Amino acid sequence: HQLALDLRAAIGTAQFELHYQPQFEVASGRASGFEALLRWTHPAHGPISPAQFIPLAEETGLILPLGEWVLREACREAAAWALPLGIAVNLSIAQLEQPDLCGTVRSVLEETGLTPDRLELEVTESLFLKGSARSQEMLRDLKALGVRISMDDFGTGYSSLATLQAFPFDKIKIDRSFVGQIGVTSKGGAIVRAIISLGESLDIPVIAEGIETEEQLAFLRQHRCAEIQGYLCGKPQPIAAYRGLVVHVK
Ligand code: G
Ligand code: G
Ligand code: MN
Ligand code: NA
Repeated sequence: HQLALDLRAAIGTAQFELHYQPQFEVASGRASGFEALLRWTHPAHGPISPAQFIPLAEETGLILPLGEWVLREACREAAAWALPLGIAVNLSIAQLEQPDLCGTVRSVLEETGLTPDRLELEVTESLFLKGSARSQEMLRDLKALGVRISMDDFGTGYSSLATLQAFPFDKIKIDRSFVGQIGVTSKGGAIVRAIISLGESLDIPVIAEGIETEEQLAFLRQHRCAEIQGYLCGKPQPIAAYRGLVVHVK
């Protein structure tokens, strides 16, 4: 597969960059953090969607060096912000299956000077579908370092509720497919409401992803969703686009 070869050749080059998407507290309107999203510009084909190259990176094992680069780059960037905003980094299952992940995270935090409480690691439910006890153990070890763990794409997997009981997540991210249903039909917001109320019951803050309209925002505010992220409030962009929100100290 040529693209896999190109991906391998791209590791360690400037073909990768991180884009940052802001997250906001609904109640105060303040920025609470950013999610780091990996971008690849292929020298011949231009931008390749992560939906295409992340699975390829996972199949080839390249996600390990790539994921470590993302982690280091995101922490280095966030450590230079004047405000102690959170930084969320997506983790693939293969990374969680690495016995030395905790050591990697610890040394990246030391190297960059980012305090652990500012780092949030996003994982998906598929992790728990595989029933990997080792991955769950890994998440506990990561939490013990003081970093936070979020459940990404919540509601799209098969064992959402069991998963929430199995592990003390620090945040639930409502998948954007549910947010997109708000106002579309009379029951369109029902799942979003149910997830917010689930979060309340379990005492886990909920963030809604993929907010694109004022109507969705009004609905989420009315139902007291804690945080939001989406094109309405800010697209994933190079951090320079958000300099006013972060104010670099370095
Ligand atoms: O930004 P969006 O199109 O950019 O991302 C598409 C998918 O790629 C999402 O599921 C997102 O979680 C995933 N993704 C983006 N960046 C990373 C990354 O650094 N690591 C991993 N594992 N997944 C990522
Ligand atoms: O799987 P994960 O939640 O990490 O992926 C985040 C993905 O969602 C990225 O591809 C990002 O570019 C995309 N995204 C972020 N905000 C919006 C939005 O408002 N609408 C849509 N359609 N996609 C969004
Ligand atoms: Mn994510
Ligand atoms: Na998501």
